Amino acid sequence: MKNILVTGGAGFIGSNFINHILSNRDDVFIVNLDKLTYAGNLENLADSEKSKNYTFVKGDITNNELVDYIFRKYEIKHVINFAAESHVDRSILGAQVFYETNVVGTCVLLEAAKRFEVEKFLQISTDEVYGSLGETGLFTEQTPLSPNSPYSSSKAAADMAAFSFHHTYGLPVVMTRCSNNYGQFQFPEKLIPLMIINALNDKKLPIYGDGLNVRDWIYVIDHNKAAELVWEKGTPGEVYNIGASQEMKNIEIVKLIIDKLGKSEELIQFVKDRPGHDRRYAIDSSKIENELGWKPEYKFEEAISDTIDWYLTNENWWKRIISGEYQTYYKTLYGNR
Ligand code: NAD
Ligand code: TDX
Repeated sequence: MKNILVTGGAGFIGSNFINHILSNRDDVFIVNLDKLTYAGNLENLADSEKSKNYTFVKGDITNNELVDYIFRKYEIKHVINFAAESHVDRSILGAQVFYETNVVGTCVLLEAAKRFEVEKFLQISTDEVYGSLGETGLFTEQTPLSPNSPYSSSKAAADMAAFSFHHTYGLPVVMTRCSNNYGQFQFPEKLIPLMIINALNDKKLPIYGDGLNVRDWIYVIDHNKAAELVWEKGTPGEVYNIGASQEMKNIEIVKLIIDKLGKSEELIQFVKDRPGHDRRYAIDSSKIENELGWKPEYKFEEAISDTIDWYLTNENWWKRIISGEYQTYYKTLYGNR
């Protein structure tokens, strides 16, 4: 049995990861440590909660005593760190919690992993640490770090801390840097679910700037299969970029959603740009493909269609979210834009 501490497992990617692992294998025991911030939702884990190989602990990764207790009690030998404040716009509204969770929290986990001599520590990072691309080129693992937002700078700091523990103490750290994910359970602050839900409610679709910023999209299951592979087969000290070579301009994504939902393009509203808005992300994932044999399995057209259908058939999931604190957030970010 492999005893893994998965952090942030009630969020979008973490919950999809836990559901994927527990429905495909029985050689792992997962302890999910999650603070249940606005982004954490135990409803995402309804299937996993039935598994005997799963337990949930509500708590903060910055809490040294709690983290120590979990490592001791569950004899943790693997860490997969998804927990983070993850939304760029929120980091622009207030950065401190990003450094607390993403930097200090990661350091608390690294210290415990060192003390308890874990076999593998997977740090889930992001392509945003590389900064922004021009019209051409791709991020490789050699691209220098050049983070632009408080969010990406906090992730880059965590990356540096993680590798310093590898270099200094020999902690077996591996790292993934993935492009933009989409799929079920994504919180409707991110582009795709926000646009789907606004369109369903005939609300304006706020596109930042000229709408020509480019993101490289990957289905969350493809990301998670890659993360599983890096956790088990990745070489300590190495970074693996993950992407599905699916570049899209934001305006194209929004038009696709409008089209699929049979709504009018009149809903589109160009609004004030995101401060410091990165222009283009695009990933070269040849390293993980050549060294670990991974490749994306899902076609964008089908997976985006399935994702839109999921939001259509799971109205109760997002209605519970948008009826709460979300309203205040929405007014703060978009009210005077
Ligand atoms: P999310 O915001 O949906 O989920 C984050 C989870 O972490 C939530 O369940 C939240 O409750 C939990 N959390 C936050 N602070 C915590 C704390 N202090 N202690 C314990 N738990 C805490 O994020 P996501 O989109 O699922 O992203 C997961 C990871 O993947 C993040 O590290 C993010 O940087 C990275 N990533 C995301 C994307 C993307 O497109 N969403 C792409 C590349 C990398
Ligand atoms: O209302 C919006 N209007 C808009 O034009 C929102 C929410 C976004 N956008 C634009 C900004 C970006 O160019 O859409 C693009 C995607 O925005 P987000 O969904 O906020 O993602 P991004 O900023 O690219 O960051 C994401 O990918 C990398 C995740 O949120 C990060 O956690 C991950 O690390």
